[in-house]
Amino acid sequence: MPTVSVIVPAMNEAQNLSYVLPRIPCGVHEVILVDGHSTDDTIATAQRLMPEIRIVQQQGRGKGAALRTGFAAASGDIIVMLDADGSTAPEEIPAYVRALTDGADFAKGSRFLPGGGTADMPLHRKLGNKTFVYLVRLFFGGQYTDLCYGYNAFWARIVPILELDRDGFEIETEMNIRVLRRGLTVAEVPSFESARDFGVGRLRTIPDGWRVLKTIFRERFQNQLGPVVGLVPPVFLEVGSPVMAARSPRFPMAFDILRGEMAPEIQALAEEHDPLGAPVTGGF
Ligand SMILES: Nc1nc2c(ncn2[C@@H]2O[C@H](COP(=O)(O)OP(=O)(O)OP(=O)(O)O)[C@@H](O)[C@H]2O)c(=O)[nH]1
Ligand SMILES: [Mg+2]
Repeated sequence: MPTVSVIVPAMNEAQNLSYVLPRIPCGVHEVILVDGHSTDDTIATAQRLMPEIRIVQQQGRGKGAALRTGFAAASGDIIVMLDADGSTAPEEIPAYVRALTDGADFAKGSRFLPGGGTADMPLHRKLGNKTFVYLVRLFFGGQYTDLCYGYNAFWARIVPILELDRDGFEIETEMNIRVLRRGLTVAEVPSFESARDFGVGRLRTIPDGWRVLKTIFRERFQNQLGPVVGLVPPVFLEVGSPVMAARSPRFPMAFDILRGEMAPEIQALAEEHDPLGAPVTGGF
């Protein structure tokens, strides 16, 4: 079985952690809370609720910077991103892991698939998100039904290939576009987003929406963002579909999931562009 690291970015979420950490399924390899220099009891509360939790201080500012710190610290085969405010349900973790072991490189949460939903999105944010979804479809292809959502999971070995560098909430957009640009296999997983339990969110619609828009255009029009692996459309998997049936013959397989080996062209790319110095070889 692959090992699972759960990355929890948290900034002043002490009140919410008791509704999140105890719900994480036992059997995960590690839970890493990436603290954003919280001024409340976030760290002490996390340690009380889960003595084995790993706490790391984020480098830089913003949720994107926190997640990148967490990805670099993770030691599991699979990385799951989980919010600390109670919006993303830990009970869904097995569905994400299943999508990955079924053959996806990247399991992307969607609130707009049958079975998904949201109680945390006012109409103007829904409209903005929808606009960005269509823009990404237009520029990069794919069939995404959601974009600005922070619940995703992926094989840790794709981290060096993604070459993430965004600092704020736009990191989710950067990730979702990079997996398309790199020709990786994506499965969308229906997901329900609850309202945060306590406190106020840090996302500000206009400035953060603007950063998302700039990220989409940067990905589309700047060519020095690292090579695009193949110009074939990405393969989408139905959750639960058999691995081999889902593989398109046109698709330059990133990983042979069954053998746990990396395709040579991706291996070379990963070695050439390995900003985190993370190991990229080895089986599951
Ligand atoms: N470490 C760290 N975590 C952050 C930072 N910004 C946000 N987070 C965490 O990232 C998760 C999502 O952030 P939220 O502020 O809830 O953003 P949101 O869910 O888009 O906004 P709401 O819908 O209003 O809750 C939460 O667990 C936050 O604590 C940051 O700068 N550093
Ligand atoms: Mg939230």
